[in-house]
Amino acid sequence: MKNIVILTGAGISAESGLKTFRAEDGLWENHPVEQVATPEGFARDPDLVQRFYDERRANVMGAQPNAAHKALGRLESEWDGELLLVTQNIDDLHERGGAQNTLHMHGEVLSAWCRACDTRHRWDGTLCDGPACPSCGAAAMRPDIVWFGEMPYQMDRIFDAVARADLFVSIGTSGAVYPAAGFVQEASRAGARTLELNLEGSAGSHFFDKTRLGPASELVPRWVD
Ligand code: BJW
Repeated sequence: MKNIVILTGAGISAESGLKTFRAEDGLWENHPVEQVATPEGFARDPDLVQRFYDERRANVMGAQPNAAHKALGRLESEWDGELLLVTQNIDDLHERGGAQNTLHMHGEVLSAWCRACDTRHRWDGTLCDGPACPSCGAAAMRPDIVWFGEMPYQMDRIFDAVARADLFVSIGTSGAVYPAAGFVQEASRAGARTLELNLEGSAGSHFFDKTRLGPASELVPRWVD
């Protein structure tokens, strides 16, 4: 076995204190998804959306990677085959847990994207006041986040890795959002073994060869070591 693709979701960061989306007290509870996670919502009320992400940014900066992030960081540095770590998460806990090559398919909360000149800038302050782009000066900055209806990042690279994977592992994601939810079927079709690590069974559990249930901070180090 040489090629591994790992997909992570909000569940891997839950034990670092970051809320998931679809739990009862999840992130969408006080914010209807169409208001804060669609381009239409941003066009309608940019200040509301910026405030939502300002709060998320502060939470991320206050959180620490947990044992699951660190175990994946170790695996990446020790694995002598190909390993692609794809996260749907917009936090930077994989990087701070030691991973060097994380692909953020739904963007990053600590990045701002200028729609005028298509540059990206690290953003660890607030975006509320419609700031000017450091590169071109336009007031066209938005959170560098993939909202519903937008194309996730680096899909060609992900589909290529999934098609060549010997093992596909999904960690802490509900399987509710496409295209990520479809990777397991793509991987199976291409002949990979598939493993799900999750707190509870997900929408796509039946697509996996094996599912192990429990908290990521226990399951992931056990699987890696
Ligand atoms: C634990 C744990 C612990 C808890 N330990 N586990 C096909 C069919 C139907 C619809 C579509 C379709 N294709 C596309 C669509 C439309 C849409 C979509 O999927 N809609 C669904 C609602 C059906 N998709 C899109 O619009 C996407 N774009 C797109 O498809 O472009 C066209 C395209 C086509 C073909 C190829 C390529 C492109 C864009 C999706 C963008 C998603 N953006 C968000 C918001 C990001 C910004 C933000 O963070 O605010 O991304 S939505 C939100 O959901 C966020 C997440 O990344 C994503 C996934 O959520 P996740 O991570 O799974 O979290 P939860 O809360 O759902 O689950 C947590 C899990 O953790 C649970 O299972 C718990 O059990 C577990 N857990 N504690 C281990 N301690």
